[in-house]
Amino acid sequence: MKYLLVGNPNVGKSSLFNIITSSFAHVGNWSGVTVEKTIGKSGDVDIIDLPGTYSVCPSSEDEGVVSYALLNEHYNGLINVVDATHLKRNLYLSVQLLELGAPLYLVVNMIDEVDRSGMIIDTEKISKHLGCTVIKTSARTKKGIDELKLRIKDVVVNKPLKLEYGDIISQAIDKIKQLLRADRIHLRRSFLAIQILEGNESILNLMDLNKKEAIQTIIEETEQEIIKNKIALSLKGAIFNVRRKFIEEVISDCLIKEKEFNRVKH
Ligand code: GDP
Ligand code: K
Repeated sequence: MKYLLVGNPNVGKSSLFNIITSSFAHVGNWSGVTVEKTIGKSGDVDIIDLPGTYSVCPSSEDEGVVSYALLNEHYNGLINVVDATHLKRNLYLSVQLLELGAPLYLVVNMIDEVDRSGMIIDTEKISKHLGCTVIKTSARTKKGIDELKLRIKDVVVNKPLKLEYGDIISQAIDKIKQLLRADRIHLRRSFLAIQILEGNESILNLMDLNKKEAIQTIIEETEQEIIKNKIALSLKGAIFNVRRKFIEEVISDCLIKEKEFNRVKH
């Protein structure tokens, strides 16, 4: 069993990695970059630690490693660590990973901070909205660590997240999916299409040249439509807005003050 460990910087990813793995090894660098590749063992389960990143769509060398790993590593699932106190920012990466449709455990870390603040995160609801298993942890108090270790012994399949990006973007996704049809890339085509539309060069560069040109034309035309229809100032912005709105809805439904929670439950 093998997982990729992913999350934004400073969410407690290294802390959790150190707690749940009994041993780890540096196994060289990631292809083409000076970022060390580290694999840890939690029982029989292998965990590949990836550099902290805000997006699957890379804007730096470190972030490129995540895209690269998603495309090239063999893995059974993803462990996505988020900071419970910064869900709005952190879930952006989660949404992208959920669009990929790989089995994903959402680990809501720093839960001790949320507990202290008198807020409650309704993980059942998050799980329903996102369609994946959610585990609350604290690398500080060790809350949820045993559960996490136990859960990752099995892979739980989740449905890919399907956001409604509106007509213009949906049509572009369909067109790109058609072009990707005969491709050998094993990842979900709609994930690849949306990544390409938001400017993920590491995915676009996998396409052969004539396809790449056709895709670039679709990107340009879609962006013009987005601007003409005053949906956003750019294609990337339009995609960002849809995800952000979805995340805001999830959070407003799942993050509650303790008092209100008691009223709902009892
Ligand atoms: P990474 O960048 O995601 O690998 O994050 P680190 O593991 O380096 O943690 C970042 C900071 O958050 C460190 O100061 C940790 O001690 C702290 N931290 C990690 N997990 C928790 C947690 O569950 N609760 C609290 N309160 N702090 C944590
Ligand atoms: K760190």
